[in-house]
Amino acid sequence: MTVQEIFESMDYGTAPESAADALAWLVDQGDRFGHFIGGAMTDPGQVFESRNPANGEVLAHLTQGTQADVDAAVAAARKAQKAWAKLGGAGRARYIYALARLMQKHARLFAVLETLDNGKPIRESRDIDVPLAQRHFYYHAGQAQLFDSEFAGREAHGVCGQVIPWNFPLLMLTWKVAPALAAGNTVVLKPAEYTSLTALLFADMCRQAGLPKGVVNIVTGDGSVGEMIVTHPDVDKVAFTGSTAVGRRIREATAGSGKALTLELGGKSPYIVFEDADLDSAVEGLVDAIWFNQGQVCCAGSRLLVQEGVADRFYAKLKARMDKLRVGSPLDKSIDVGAIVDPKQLETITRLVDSNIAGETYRAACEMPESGCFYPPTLITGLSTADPLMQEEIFGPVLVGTTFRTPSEAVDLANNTRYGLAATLWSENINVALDIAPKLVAGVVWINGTNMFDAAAPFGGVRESGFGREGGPEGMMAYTKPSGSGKAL
Ligand code: TAP
Repeated sequence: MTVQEIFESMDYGTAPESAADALAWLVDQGDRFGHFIGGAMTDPGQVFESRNPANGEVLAHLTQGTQADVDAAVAAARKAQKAWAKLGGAGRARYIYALARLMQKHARLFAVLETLDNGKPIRESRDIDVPLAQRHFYYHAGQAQLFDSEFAGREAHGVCGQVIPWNFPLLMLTWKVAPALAAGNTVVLKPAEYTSLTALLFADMCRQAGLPKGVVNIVTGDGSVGEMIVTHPDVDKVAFTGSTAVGRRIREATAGSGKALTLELGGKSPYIVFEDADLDSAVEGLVDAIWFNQGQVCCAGSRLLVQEGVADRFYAKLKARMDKLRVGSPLDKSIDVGAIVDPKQLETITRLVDSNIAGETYRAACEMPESGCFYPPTLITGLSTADPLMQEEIFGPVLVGTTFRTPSEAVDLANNTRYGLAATLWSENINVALDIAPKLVAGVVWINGTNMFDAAAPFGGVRESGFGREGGPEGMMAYTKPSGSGKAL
């Protein structure tokens, strides 16, 4: 089934007109998409397939960007930037509010498209990804409105080159685009190769909102397009979210170029359960921490540390809960765990888990689909702290677990990683929680909860998880520089 056929067969519920509008746009494109440059879709060029990971069917054909495409996108962004900045914060806010409202109007379509393209459960795209994306635009429309007073003495960098991963395609786009626009920058964005459809739908929201041509440009394709964008001499600021390996390459490639840079990279976040924790809640939290989005989450609580006295009880509860998780068609609203994003990622997860010879592997006894990119919720215990599985990001529904005796041992184990993105701790004792939290080396620490995001709360890592923050006033600052410094304006 193609995207068009799926949309045609869907019941749009409460938003028939908006979905029909967007559907009309998709049908107009055929199933071949060009780039969004200078306010219009380009003709498709050399195309590659974008597939539904749940069943392997081709959803659409997308264009592999070239140097000429990137040059055209950067030129369009440069041409638009001065006037966009001159509009002033309140002027820009009008457009950003319009984008937020359009995303709200087309929420259902965004959610379905994201689920088809990425494989995440529809419940998550509908209730988490898309609402958070809208919220990000509303929040940054507010930031734009305040820009001239709150950010007096600062101005936009100019043209921003933005490269994003496949795990939260729309949400990562909004984290990049909304603050950049609010501060008066224009952007050239590359979505991940296999999850570009919601970015292209967003491009159409830009058109519908009447956003001035060239303020947002989207070029699709593989990593080489990302490289062309981040190294382009006329890009003033680079914002990247993705793996630590690619982040390192980007830092090397931009060193000495004068470009501003923020990197949001990988993680191996600890999830600490103290013996006085409410164990049932901690198990539910863990389901969210590691099986949300099939564990393909930068801040996934992928390293369980549980205090020895309650370890047996906790593991028993956890395994019982794992067995009840439902793995299956991402479009099914009752599903907890959807599809892995593509066969290559599935292969990586399988290879890593199969490399485990030192520990004990427990696979959830849940029913598995017969075909498609699926992997069962998995727990590996009994590994030494130096084991690669305890140290490397698996980026799949795989939890590794170990025990600790004392709070200080918990802190040592938690910080025994090259990453520092997030950490979670569970305790009913506020003194323990408040004592331990500041000792954890992580950009964000959650207490008795996990994966709590808000557009107003800055998010980002330390160590090899990157630098810079997205969200909140800190996120806005990253898209500005002192007025009058540099070439951009
Ligand atoms: P990557 O392989 O690093 O890819 C990220 C993006 O960079 C993709 O669009 C990719 O293109 C592009 N890219 C590849 N090589 C490049 C190069 N040399 N120069 C410029 N761009 C290049 O990551 P991924 O596998 O998509 O995403 C998973 C990783 O992202 C995990 O490590 C995860 O922890 C991290 N992540 C971090 C955060 C935060 S906020 N810290 C949030 C989400 C994800 P392709 O389309 O060809 O892949």
